Amino acid sequence: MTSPARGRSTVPTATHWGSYLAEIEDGVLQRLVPRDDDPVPNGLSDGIPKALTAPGRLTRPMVRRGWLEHGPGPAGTGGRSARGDDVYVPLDWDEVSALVADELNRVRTEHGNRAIYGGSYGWGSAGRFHHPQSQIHRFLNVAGGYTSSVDTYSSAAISVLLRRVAGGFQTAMDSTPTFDEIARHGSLVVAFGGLAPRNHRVNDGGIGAHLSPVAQRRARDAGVDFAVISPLRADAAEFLDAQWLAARPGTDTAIMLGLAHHIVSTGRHDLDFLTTCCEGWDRFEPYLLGAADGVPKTIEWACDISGLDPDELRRLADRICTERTVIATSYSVQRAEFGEQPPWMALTLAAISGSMGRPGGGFGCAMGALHRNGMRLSKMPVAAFPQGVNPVRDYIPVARIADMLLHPGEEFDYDGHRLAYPDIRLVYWVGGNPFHHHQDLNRLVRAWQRPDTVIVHEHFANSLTRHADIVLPAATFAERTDFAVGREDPFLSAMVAAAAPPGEVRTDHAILAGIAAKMGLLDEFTGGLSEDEWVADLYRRTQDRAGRHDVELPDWDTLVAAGRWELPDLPRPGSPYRGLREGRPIGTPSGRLEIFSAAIDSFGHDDCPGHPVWREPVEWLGSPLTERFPLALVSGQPDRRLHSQFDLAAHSRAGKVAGREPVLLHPDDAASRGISDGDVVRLFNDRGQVLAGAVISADIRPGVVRLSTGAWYDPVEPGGLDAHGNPNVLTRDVGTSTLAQGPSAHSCLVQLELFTGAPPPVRVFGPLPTA
Ligand SMILES: Nc1nc2c(c(=O)[nH]1)N[C@H]1C(S)=C(S)[C@@H](COP(=O)(O)OP(=O)(O)OC[C@H]3O[C@@H](n4cnc5c(=O)[nH]c(N)nc54)[C@H](O)[C@@H]3O)O[C@H]1N2
Ligand SMILES: Nc1nc2c(c(=O)[nH]1)N[C@H]1C(S)=C(S)[C@@H](COP(=O)(O)OP(=O)(O)OC[C@H]3O[C@@H](n4cnc5c(=O)[nH]c(N)nc54)[C@H](O)[C@@H]3O)O[C@H]1N2
Ligand SMILES: [Mo]
Repeated sequence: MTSPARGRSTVPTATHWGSYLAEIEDGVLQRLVPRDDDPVPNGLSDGIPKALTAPGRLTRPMVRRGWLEHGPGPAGTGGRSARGDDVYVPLDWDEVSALVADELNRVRTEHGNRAIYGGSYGWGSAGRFHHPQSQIHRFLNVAGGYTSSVDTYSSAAISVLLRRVAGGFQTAMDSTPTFDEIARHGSLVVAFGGLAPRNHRVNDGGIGAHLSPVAQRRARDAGVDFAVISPLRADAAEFLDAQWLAARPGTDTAIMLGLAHHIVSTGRHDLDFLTTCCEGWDRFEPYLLGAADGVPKTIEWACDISGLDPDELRRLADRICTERTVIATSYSVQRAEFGEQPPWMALTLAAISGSMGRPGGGFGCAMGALHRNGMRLSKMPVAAFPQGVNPVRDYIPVARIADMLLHPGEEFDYDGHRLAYPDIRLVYWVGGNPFHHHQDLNRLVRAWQRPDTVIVHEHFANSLTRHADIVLPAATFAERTDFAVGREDPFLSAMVAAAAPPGEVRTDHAILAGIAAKMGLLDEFTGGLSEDEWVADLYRRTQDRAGRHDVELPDWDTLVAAGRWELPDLPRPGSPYRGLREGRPIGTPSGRLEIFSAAIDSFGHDDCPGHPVWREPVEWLGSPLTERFPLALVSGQPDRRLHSQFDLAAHSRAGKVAGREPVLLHPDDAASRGISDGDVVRLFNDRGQVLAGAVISADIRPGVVRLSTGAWYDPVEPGGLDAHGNPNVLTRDVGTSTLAQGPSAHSCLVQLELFTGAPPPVRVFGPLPTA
């Protein structure tokens, strides 16, 4: 498990977007080559080797000058410089480890461990041992605990909702038909939010081979038709030859209600399933038909809202109730205001359709979102770095971070609980980037000034680093030895350090061990094992677990030589929703799918009542605000990277337009604004403004613009124009509803204009400014 020495060699490594062979010459990593048996490899790793030693790489521990001079305390007031507007001073590891240890001890003693926010949300890197969140959580747990976060930016609304009404997220995943089942038994896939091919490049934890496009093609070749509801044509692979229904964003629930109304009002709904396998059809039907509120949710009503064609929707509804159909929702449709409603209504429409609980049909949970969704889910148990137990009970729904920092002590609701925000004095982040993932970044920048201290481990001088007090340079996946297994992905990948960490860079584990030593917690944190011993131990335990299922995994050296190992399929319990038809209950209060949930109803939330409803978002193409901000902004996942990771590397940079993140807009919207391809444009609303490079295309619905997430946020001055094009400067920071409190990034209106001045340079790829 050591780094290779001189000469040419290759070692295996792995990321969330693929398994690779790393080509090394004289100890220098040259290339990351996708495995030649990957049917659909991608370029996401191109340029990473060079990026590892780019000027923007962190190579020394750094401390913000204002923090060093004044000590811990809120920033940007009382003569203290602001976070995001300061220079940094290099320190050596011994000094900085002592500084961090002292500050953690101070906060623990003066304010208690609940004053430490260690949620540290984000994707970090693949690897069972080096997984950054596991590292920081174990460290903070041995130090007495921390305020944590629950749910994810990916799937908060659907996860909370499914727990209440459908037996939980995993139950829905296990009930989702695979593309191969759909090929055998299915006829139609109706995908809300699409099945974006770019999104299937990724799987959390790792991905052995990109098999989803192949499986999708098999389904298409078997005659399955795809209908994709999305503002963007690229949300379906071309080979699917999908029917494209370019609806207004945020109107999915209304569309599904319209489809349901057409089926029910013509008496073609699956009344047997609705009354024996579902709870509360009698409460929902009067709402659908209009008896409850005087508004029948007809196809015409749905088309007024969504901008779709009534005849097209009627034909789709006719097929949904007569053919074996999957009603799928990607994650995007729930990352929006009232985001609980589209998945709830999709379940309901699937229950109405007659296909629910039948092979090749039903609800397609998050089908367009990640590689595993719609694929055979591996049930092989894999050992993980043990995080220990967090003695602190306080938590927040992950996307409520700015609220927490701005409103300590304030009460709020989450999933039927009444909680209060703790008073956070110290934020510790390892392997995630809130200045990528959070909404309304200008608000986050204000909130971020509140704590006494912000500590960050990062690879690069990115937007998170530039808002930290103490910056600790961390090794990348390519500089560590480990093994990776994606969640439910049927492959195990070896990771052997392919490059030496530059400068004084350390692994997250080594950084935390150094701090733990200063706090007298070294043995508790490391368990007395070295990094190599931990990796060996976790691999051995994985072998043992597989052995209990009569699966023999290779020894470590064999795994390294093979690079990647396919895991056999373990016997799986059948689809829980199919079980409903045979009288087997699921994990809801009624044991059935809850179209009406007495629990949710009892919370009394108007923004998420007891059954699925259409609610008008504050920001959508039907709202009065369109007078000033007439364009809907969708800000989904980027084509050329995972989130913000390696934005400075060649592959991501090659996709920039005029040096900025590309924004896709329709020719009509461009013409009316005098914009040509490649122009620098300004997007703005009351929350902020960004520059981007125009890409004009008829493959987007008029009135909608798309700016992917992930351009490293680069404000010209604090709170000012972002020169680079990060959509979260523009998005709204409000919970999906009182129930799930998830992020609602996709409900966002903007205006766009030609930028006429001299555009400010993008500087964020350079080194951290030093004193
Ligand atoms: N507007 C809008 N916002 C969104 C979304 C959207 O659709 N629209 N999508 C949301 C979704 S689904 C998600 S999941 C989030 C993603 O948000 P994040 O997961 O926070 O985004 P990443 O860019 O993956 O952040 C990972 C960071 O960790 C660093 N890193 C990687 N590996 C390691 C490691 O081993 N150690 C250390 N110390 N650091 C490491 C990387 O350099 C990077 O800065 O964004 C959300 N935000
Ligand atoms: N290449 C790449 N792949 C990724 C990621 C990445 O960063 N890069 N991130 C991964 C992660 S963490 C996650 S959680 C998943 C996310 O998976 P998703 O959330 O499904 O992905 P998005 O790209 O946000 O959205 C998919 C599409 O939904 C459409 N859309 C937006 N709003 C609406 C709406 O209101 N209604 C409808 N019908 N459609 C809408 C947009 O056109 C968008 O392209 O992707 C994963 N895959
Ligand atoms: Mo995500």
